[in-house]
Amino acid sequence: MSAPINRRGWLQAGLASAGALALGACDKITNSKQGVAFLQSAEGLTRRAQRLLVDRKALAREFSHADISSDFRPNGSIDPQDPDYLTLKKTGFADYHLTIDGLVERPLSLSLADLRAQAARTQITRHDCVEGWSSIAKWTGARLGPLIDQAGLKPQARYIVFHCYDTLDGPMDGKGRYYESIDLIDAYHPQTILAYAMNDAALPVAHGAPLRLRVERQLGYKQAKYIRRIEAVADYAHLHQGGGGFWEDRGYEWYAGI
Ligand SMILES: Nc1nc2c(c(=O)[nH]1)N[C@H]1C(S)=C(S)[C@@H](COP(=O)(O)O)O[C@H]1N2
Ligand SMILES: [Mo]
Repeated sequence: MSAPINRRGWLQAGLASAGALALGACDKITNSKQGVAFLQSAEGLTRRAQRLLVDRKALAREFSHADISSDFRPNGSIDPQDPDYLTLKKTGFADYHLTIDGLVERPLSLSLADLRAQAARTQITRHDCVEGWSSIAKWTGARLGPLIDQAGLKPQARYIVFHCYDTLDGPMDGKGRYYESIDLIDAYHPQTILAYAMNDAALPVAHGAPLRLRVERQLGYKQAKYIRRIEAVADYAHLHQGGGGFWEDRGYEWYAGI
């Protein structure tokens, strides 16, 4: 080893949260030429975090038509009464425009026709709610990655926030506007779409019309319905109660990976 004195401290710093690695395995890594190269290239990232990053780009399982649930349960807000939403709903969302702004070079305002003209993806996936139920549906929507590329993310942008139309009753602390946020790994994931169709029909109101997020590697509460605005931000601490989402502000995990 070129720096034997530092070895132990360096190892502890580098692997502090890699609880799954036995000490014997650490020694094996640092005693092999390949292992040293690996640890140096990791620059402080733990082996576990690296593995997670690789995994996060994997696709969620996709199902067949036969698997589609006949009774996909609507949950949370299912019929928003917010005035702006009711106005749009009255004309079948003909005047709907999605705003994409924040830390972008070219803010966008897109009608549903504009959204339907974007690079699309269709996928049959399983929705897992934290309350313990799952349902399978076919979703079609515009891929988020190409859309935010059209807007052009500024270098400081690290998260994508979804502002929704609906107001929901929190468990103890009263009403709040629904919102959610994801990082850029999920934003660019190929299965991350802004869905305007469910099971080959226009997205129903109960499931988030006219536009909802599908971010298939995460739990149900991340799947923001009734999206009105997408904002690129450096940090979400200044939004609402700082948790990065309606349920996160009420104690749920920000990263709800499945
Ligand atoms: N705008 C908004 N998005 C939302 C919610 C909500 O209440 N409002 N509920 C979340 C939760 S907890 C779940 S499980 C799913 C439910 O989606 P579904 O109604 O299509 O089943 O939407 C998520 N997205
Ligand atoms: Mo949920």
